[in-house]
Amino acid sequence: MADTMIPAEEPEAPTNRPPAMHRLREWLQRRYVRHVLILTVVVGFAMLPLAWLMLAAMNQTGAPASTVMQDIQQTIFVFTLVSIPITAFVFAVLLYSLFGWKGKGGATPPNNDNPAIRNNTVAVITWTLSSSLLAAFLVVWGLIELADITADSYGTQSVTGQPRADNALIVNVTGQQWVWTFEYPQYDKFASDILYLPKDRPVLFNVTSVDVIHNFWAVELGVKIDANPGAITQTGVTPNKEGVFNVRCAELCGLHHAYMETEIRVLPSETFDTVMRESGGGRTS
Ligand SMILES: [Cu+2]
Repeated sequence: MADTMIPAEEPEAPTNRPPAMHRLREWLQRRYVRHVLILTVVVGFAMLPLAWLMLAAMNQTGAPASTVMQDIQQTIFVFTLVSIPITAFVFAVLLYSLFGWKGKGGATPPNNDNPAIRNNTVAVITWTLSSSLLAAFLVVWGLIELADITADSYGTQSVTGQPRADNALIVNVTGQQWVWTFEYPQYDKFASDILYLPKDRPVLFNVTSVDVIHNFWAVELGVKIDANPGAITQTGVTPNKEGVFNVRCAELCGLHHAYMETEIRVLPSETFDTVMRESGGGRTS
């Protein structure tokens, strides 16, 4: 007789509890709360250099070599910074749980537990609001940067297959187990296993594979796109720094995947033309 059953009632909230702000103040006066908060600040400041370390590690090989990579590095930097307070708080609670209660444990659990935190309005509002704000910030920042990056890698116009930039250099990139080949259709189909690029000229990459799925990653240029057999994926970038950089395969593709890497040489445009000419490619467009 389910319809005659009396619905279970929520347990009544205790009526003798002090107001939320008062409880918050009392909570903040507890020793362990203060210790965890202090630990959060200390660990947080100790973690700050991480954000710069990440940039330094990326810059080891010459990044950023394009505005796309600048955008990516900025995003990594900011995301690292905003995640530090939360990481620090988690580590502070962890450290205090491990070491802060030393000697205070017993065989039996304490019998006067604190009230359940789900009834604590201040706590619920604080964590809902803070995590919502943080998530919203990451989404908005991510969308803005994504739009920037998409604009700078103008190359992808799937309808016509044509680059959106004037005077773009077209490079056909082919992955196969376990080498990269770069073909220059505007230079008599000159092909090379080193990626030569002119500085400050937009480049359109037509990327494909002849066997399994690879991923064309021009590390310091901030370019990364799948190389699929039987399909062409397009992306673009404008290198803005001369130097020697790295191409890697970023999709596990078999035994020698880890060795599927080669060099990018970003050259002044006259030098680039000379290299193309001397390698047998005359400019055809
Ligand atoms: Cu590969």
